[in-house]
Amino acid sequence: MREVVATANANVALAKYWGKRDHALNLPYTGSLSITLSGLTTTARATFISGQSEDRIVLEGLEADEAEARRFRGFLDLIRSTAGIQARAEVAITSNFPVAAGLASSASTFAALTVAATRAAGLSLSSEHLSLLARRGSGSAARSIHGGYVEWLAGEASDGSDSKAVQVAQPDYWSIGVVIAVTDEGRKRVGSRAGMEHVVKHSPFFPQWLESHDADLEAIRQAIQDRDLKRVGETAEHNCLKMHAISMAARPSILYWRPATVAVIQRVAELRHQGIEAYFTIDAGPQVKVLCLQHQRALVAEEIGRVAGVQRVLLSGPGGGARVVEGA
Ligand code: 2P0
Repeated sequence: MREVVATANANVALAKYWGKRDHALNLPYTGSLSITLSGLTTTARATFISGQSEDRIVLEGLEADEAEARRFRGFLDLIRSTAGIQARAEVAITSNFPVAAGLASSASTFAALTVAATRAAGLSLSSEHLSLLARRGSGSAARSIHGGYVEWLAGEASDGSDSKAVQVAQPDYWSIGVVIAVTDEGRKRVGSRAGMEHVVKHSPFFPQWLESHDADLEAIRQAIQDRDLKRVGETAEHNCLKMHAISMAARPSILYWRPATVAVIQRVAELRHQGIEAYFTIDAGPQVKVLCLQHQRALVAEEIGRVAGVQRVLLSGPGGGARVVEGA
């Protein structure tokens, strides 16, 4: 059978996904809204080979360990049942940015794999269907199917049939700048999956997160429509700090930050005092993503790159959705 190669970009959530109402189906308690990030790209190659006894999964050039392989096999089973095939797959995944360090590599990985593997299995699915499938691999992957500004609708159905991402605006609707400060390239100690599950169960403030989240989502959706960076940025910072606050307040506590994470937060506040519009957000790791005006991106990157403990900065902005690049 033919090999298909697909790419997908990572995304950064402005209103975050933090807590599942259903673990098996990756159904979130709340909606979330993200920017798909140009230049932070994962490439997935997939081929189904009849007669092969097991799926073979290679991640960044290394055979997947047992736990990783199990997750990928479960996901490939879903694609096989959708396509009505039995053949096992050869899958290879590579990313051009630090993986498993809070830069949403599971989002770009499962979005790219969904597109590559469905096409390799002979399917040609709508982006809506691709988003529903990608969600099963990793929740945030539902968003990376689309480019630009993307909202994942929490949905209400218990089977997850309405929990999918939709595009809110094209990448070029509003070309803001995103500067990513990498403060630690190592693997994080608590993955998102385990982290959010722990917080749902053990943070006294999870109910407040749920109560206040929809207002943030609504404000960000409206501010994107208005191309209002101040409102997007202030709301994204607030939503991010709540996510981290409820995680820090869990027992035992989860703290994703490093000293340099805090230093970048403080530098962003100083930049604003100097009249440079910049706002931070942080996912389940120590890196900081800074939102700014496109024409000030290089300046912001230079300022952030000078903060002690910042190892490097990546320049990004709204990017495209997942797509087949070879073998279509
Ligand atoms: C987000 N994160 O909205 C939030 C903010 C991390 C912090 O989505 O278990 O890897 O695969 O559904 O998608 C990361 O969580 O978790 C994430 P699973 P996922 O971007």
